[in-house]
Amino acid sequence: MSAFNQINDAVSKTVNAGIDTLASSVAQAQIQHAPFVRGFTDLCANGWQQGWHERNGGNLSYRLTPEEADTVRASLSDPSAPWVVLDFSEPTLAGEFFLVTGAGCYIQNIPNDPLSNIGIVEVNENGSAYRVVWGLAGRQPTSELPTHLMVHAIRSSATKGACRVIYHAHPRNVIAMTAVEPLDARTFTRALWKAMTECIIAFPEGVGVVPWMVPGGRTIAQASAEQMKHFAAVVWAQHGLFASGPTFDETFGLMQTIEKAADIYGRARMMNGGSNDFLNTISDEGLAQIADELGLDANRDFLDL
Ligand code: 2HA
Ligand code: ZN
Repeated sequence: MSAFNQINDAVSKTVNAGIDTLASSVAQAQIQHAPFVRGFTDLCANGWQQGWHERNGGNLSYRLTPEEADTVRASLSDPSAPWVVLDFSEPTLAGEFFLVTGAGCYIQNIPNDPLSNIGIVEVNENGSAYRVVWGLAGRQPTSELPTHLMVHAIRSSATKGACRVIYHAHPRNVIAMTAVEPLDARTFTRALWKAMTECIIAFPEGVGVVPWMVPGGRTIAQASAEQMKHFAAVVWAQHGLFASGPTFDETFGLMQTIEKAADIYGRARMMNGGSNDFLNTISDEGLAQIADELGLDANRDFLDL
């Protein structure tokens, strides 16, 4: 190769590398304008507005569709971020991409500064490790990542792949209810179903309950995943609520419906001198009638018929 050609070759390699880096930075920057990121940050804004996220309370994750994951994959300039080993493996999550909140981040800051507070992780081919492929600005993913991933695996198979969103928040009335009610799914579900007509429509399978446990670890993740084999939402005693669903709207709506029913239940008890022996409520027959007329697959084990 002549000296001229060598120089020409070196220059074009440098220019091409520069163009590749620039193209990938642009593609990386564009991810934050993708509709799924907007849906994620909108939910955060709404949850903050509801008062469910004091300090760094709560977290959110979204399982990308294959098309969304392709867009992210195409923008990766350096796909060599280190793999972080999980202390469990979920083979059904192999190769999936999740948009997640960052550890310690405040939900209220996410809508204005998504790049510093949320990020996308990729799960390896065994479902036993993850790596950050976008965002997070050096943060770790949420401390509740083990619960999010285990629950994604369970809900995804329980819903034949429809479930994409797992949302954890600290809504006050649900938490207050865990101070006074027996901590079982049947008791909680019945109290909520009977507090407000919409409830059996929003969560016909009922809600699960997990007793108080240390957050962030594998034990609470496994207990939650076990409950979420049957329920789209699970109450964490003295802590909060996990809700799941196919879309951001449905997941937020489920959280809001459960919290509103807990609020009504608590107010009714207070008006009733603390007792839950109410003058008026929805009968078990009434609940069954809603299920029949709307064709809901309601959990009949939770009805006394
Ligand atoms: O992300 O809510 O459960 C902070 C928490 C932990
Ligand atoms: Zn929490």
